[in-house]
Amino acid sequence: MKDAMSPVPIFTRYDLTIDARRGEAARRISEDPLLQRVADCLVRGDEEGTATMVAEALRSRDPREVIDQSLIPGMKEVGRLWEIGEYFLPQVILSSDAMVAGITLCEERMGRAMEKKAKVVTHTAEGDIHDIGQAIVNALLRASGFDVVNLGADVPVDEVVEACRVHKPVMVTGTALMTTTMTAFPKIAARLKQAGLQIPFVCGGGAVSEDFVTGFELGVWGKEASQAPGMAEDALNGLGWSEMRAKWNG
Ligand code: B12
Repeated sequence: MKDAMSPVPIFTRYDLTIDARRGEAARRISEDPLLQRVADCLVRGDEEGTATMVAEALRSRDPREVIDQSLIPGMKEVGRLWEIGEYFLPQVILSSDAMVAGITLCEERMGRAMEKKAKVVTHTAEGDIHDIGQAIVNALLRASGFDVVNLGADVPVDEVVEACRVHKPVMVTGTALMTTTMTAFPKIAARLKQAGLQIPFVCGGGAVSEDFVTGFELGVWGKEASQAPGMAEDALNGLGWSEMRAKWNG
């Protein structure tokens, strides 16, 4: 017979199990111990630790290296843990905040060119708050001397078109992580065309496939954020959306 004083397992604290696992290191992400420690902090959702480790890494490493070899793969690991049901929204939010803290430090280090080459309008699709990919695109574009008009996340279609009309960018970008939100992209492209703005519209983000983006005019698919500066250079050098699509997409 059970002891009357023993705890009755009516409720299970799943968060405690997860928190215990969060103490573990992230899966092997980098051979470089310092970059691995950055990723470990990010995966644990330790914002302060991520910032400290990124600052430490930036003493001897290039900011792009820190982004490409620890922050992005660290966030991919968070995505994996979410997908297998180990992480829930609170853990993912903590890691996202840690990611933004790390990116901000890298961006500061990359510096911003004094002379701005041209404007690029960036946004995350209407209804979508997943803006980490866009934050990386912004940081890399700024570091390459582009004037980024950052419209932020969950941006209505009309607002994107209006910003392109006002700012006359050489390129506009869109990020979407959800199949339900990427449908804003063909609408934006159609509205830009209607307004006589034949600007290359580079679309990326987890949910967005090459087939989808090359299915509407102006659309160029962006696989990796690191492609954004090269694409903006092409647009600045006068390449049209169809030439850019031929160059960057398969
Ligand atoms: C982090 C995250 C969140 C965070 C977002 C924080 C933030 N500020 O972004 C929080 C916790 C808030 C969140 C909320 C939700 N999320 Co969420 N989330 C994720 C997660 C785990 C990682 C996404 C991420 O940041 N990846 C890292 C970045 C760097 O990747 P990326 O944006 O794709 O960018 C890369 C490339 O695509 C490219 N790129 C991106 N944009 C551009 C642009 C250009 C120009 C170029 C060249 C390249 C490029 O460059 C980057 C790499 O270099 C994914 C799971 C996963 N495995 O992806 C789910 C995921 C995206 N979420 C999902 C869902 C469903 C939700 C919620 C609806 C959950 C809920 N029930 O409330 C809400 C959505 C609320 C909303 N309206 O948007 C689903 C989407 C399913 C779908 N396909 O439609 C996913 C796929 C999880 C899943 N498998 O179910 N989420």
